[in-house]
Amino acid sequence: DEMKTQNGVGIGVHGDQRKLHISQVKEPKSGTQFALADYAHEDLKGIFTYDSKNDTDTRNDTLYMGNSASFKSDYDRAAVDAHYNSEKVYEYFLNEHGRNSLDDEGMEITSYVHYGNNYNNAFWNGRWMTYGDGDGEFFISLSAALDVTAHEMTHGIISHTANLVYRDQPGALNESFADVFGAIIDEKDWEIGEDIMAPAAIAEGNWRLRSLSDPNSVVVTNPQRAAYGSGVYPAHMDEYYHMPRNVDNGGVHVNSSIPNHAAYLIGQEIGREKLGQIYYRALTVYLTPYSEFSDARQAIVQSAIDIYGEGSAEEAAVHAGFDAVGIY
Ligand code: ASN
Ligand code: ZN
Repeated sequence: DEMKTQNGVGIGVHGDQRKLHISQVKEPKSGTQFALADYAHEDLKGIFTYDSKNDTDTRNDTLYMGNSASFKSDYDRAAVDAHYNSEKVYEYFLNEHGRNSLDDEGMEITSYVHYGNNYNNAFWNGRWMTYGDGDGEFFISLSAALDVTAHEMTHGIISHTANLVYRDQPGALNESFADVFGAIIDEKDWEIGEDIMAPAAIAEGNWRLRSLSDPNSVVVTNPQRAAYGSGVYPAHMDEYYHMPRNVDNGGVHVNSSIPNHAAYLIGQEIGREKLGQIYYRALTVYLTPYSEFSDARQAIVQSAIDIYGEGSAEEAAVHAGFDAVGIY
C-alpha cells in the first residue's frame, strides 16, 4: 500500500543534525516501522536508502529501517548522510537545470550503505549508488561527503546523456564531469573528498582525494597508486599519463585532473553557477560517447556561446581555462 512521507531526523557521520524525508511502514509482525524512503518530490519515483549490512551480497539487502522517526545510532550515520546528500543533489539538478532525476524522467534514486567490510570506495553501478564504510584508516564512510554523492550521481546522469565510454580520454571526461559537478554542488571548495579522509591518509598529506584547484598537490591514491609510483595528479597535457587499459581504464581517475583544472580556472572567472550552466549544456547537448578532451573544449565553448553570447566574458574564460592546461 501507499507509503506516506513524513519528516524524520538523524545524525550524519560528522555529527550534523539532519532533517530527513522518511516513510512509515506498517508491518503485521513488527508493527509500525520507519524507512529511509522519500516520496515527497512530485514526479519523482522516490529517494531510497538501503542497508547492505556489511556484506557484498545484495540479495538480503532491505530498505534502511528504524523503530522511530529518529535515526541517531552510530550505525545510522552513513545511511542518514546518503539519504540526505542524494536529496540535495536531486534538488540541485532540478532547480538549476530543470532535470528530474538521473534520467530526467523521475527515476528512483537509490543508495546502498554499509557495503562490504571496511570497503574503501563508492560507485555508481549503472542503476544505483553504493557506499563502503571505509577502513577508518584511509577513508571513513564514503556517504559523508556531498561531493562524493554528487560525483556518483553525475555518473548516473552521464550514463543517460553523453554516455562517455569509461576508458582513455572519454573515460577521463566522464570522471571529470563527475568531479566538476561534485565541486559545484558541494560549494565549500574545489577539492573532492575532503570529508571522507581518515587519519592515515591525512598523515600522508592526502587530506582530500583530488584537487581541482591544485592537482599536483595530491599524490595518486589507492587503488590506483601502485601503477603511478609516487606520481601526483596532472594539471596540464604535458603531464598526461599514458596508461594501459588495464590500469584504471587507461588512467580515467588521474587524467581527469587536467580538464578538472581547466574547470577550476573557468570557475574562478565566472563563478559556480555559470560554470554549472555551461558544463550541463555541454554534457547533455554536445558530448557523445567517444568525445575526447579537444571535443570537450569545443562543446564547452559552444555552450558558453549559446548561453552567454559570442565574444562574451564567459566564452573568453573557457578559452583561457583550456589554454592554460594545454587542451586545444
Ligand atoms: N569512486 C569511483 C568512481 O566513482 C569508483 C570507481 O572507480 N568506479 O569513479
Ligand atoms: Zn567516478
